[in-house]
Amino acid sequence: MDKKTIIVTGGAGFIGSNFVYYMLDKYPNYRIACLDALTYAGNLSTLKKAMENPNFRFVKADIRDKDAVEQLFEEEHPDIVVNFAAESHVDRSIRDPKLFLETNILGPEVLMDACRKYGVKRYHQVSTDEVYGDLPLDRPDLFFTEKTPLHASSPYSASKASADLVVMAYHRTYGLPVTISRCSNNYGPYHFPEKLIPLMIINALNDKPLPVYGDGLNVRDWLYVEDHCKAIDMIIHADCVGEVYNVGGHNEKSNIEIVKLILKELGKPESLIEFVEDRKGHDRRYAIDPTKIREQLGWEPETKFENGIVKTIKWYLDHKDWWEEIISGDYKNYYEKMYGDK
Ligand code: NAD
Ligand code: TDX
Repeated sequence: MDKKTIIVTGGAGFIGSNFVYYMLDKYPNYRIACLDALTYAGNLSTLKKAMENPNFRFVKADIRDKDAVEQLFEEEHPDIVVNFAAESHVDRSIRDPKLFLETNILGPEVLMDACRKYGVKRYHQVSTDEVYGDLPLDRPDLFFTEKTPLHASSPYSASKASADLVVMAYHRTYGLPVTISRCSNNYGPYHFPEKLIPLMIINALNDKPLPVYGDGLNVRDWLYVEDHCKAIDMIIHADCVGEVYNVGGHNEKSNIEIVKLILKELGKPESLIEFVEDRKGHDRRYAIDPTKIREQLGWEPETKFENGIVKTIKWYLDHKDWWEEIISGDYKNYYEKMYGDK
């Protein structure tokens, strides 16, 4: 494979960091420059191993900061930009919508303006299945396709849907070479412990209550994070400018099923489950139809949920240091330790 330089934004977060490791491993001659603002969700210690690789560089900056973004483009001359950077937690968006609109809509605008200025050959926007809204529980025959109208429910999903519209507008208006992926719920290593699966694993390990929203019957379509990374890798290397791809592995589970499975794996009692007030505007069911990416690009998920969830639980058992630092807040000092005197 020809040498390429990729700017990965949001690479200190959950999926972005998995993508950094996936790409460094698969393409030893690629250069990966990660730009991340290190918000509460960004953790530089996650990228500790990547820092040892001479083909990797980390820059602390905000995707909304035009000068910082342009400086990085000037220095790196990227071939491809993959934008993971976003505020990603639905519950936080219900409390503070403005931050979500600013980061998730204006951030991509700054990145795409830089792509235009520096003639970048591909801008890939990492979007989500939540842009389609939700599906009813009593219609298991219905799935999201790329033609499903955008119909977002939360400030988070509305901000992601807005970004998708702006991305497609930049393609149509300026001819910017863009692609978009809309993936279902990911799970795996480095998942921030505010999200369902890591939160439940950690609370169970600490014998703390497991807060299940509403009746626990909301359904999510779970995909192992590496399979998402593989899909993005295939899209950015394919001749498919202007295309949108749904990514998901037909793996629907209700929240209560997930929570019970985690308790069983950890040998903890179901009495830890606590039904709590429902999320406002809570989406009932997400379900992706991945036919397009399978037929056009040959993408197939590799990790079955039964194996992926066991692997993930084991990862949290083996990486207590990683999540204990998050819970104590210590991970915020990591940047200072690494770069404080530079
Ligand atoms: P995350 O919250 O774990 O990580 C987000 C990263 O972005 C963090 O490192 C954070 O520091 C960085 N960031 C936030 N605001 C920034 C800014 N203004 N400038 C620079 N960096 C900033 O999120 P995640 O779960 O890894 O999600 C990554 C992307 O994938 C998001 O765009 C999200 O919408 C999308 N997505 C997530 C899922 C999922 O299940 N987690 C599914 C589909 C799509
Ligand atoms: O404590 C909880 N209890 C609970 O019942 C939490 C944190 C969640 N839930 C429920 C809400 C959802 O139905 O579990 C389900 C999953 O919740 P989250 O982990 O917050 O994910 P979700 O809202 O589905 O959104 C995720 O998938 C799509 C990501 O956070 C998004 O960034 C992505 O776009």
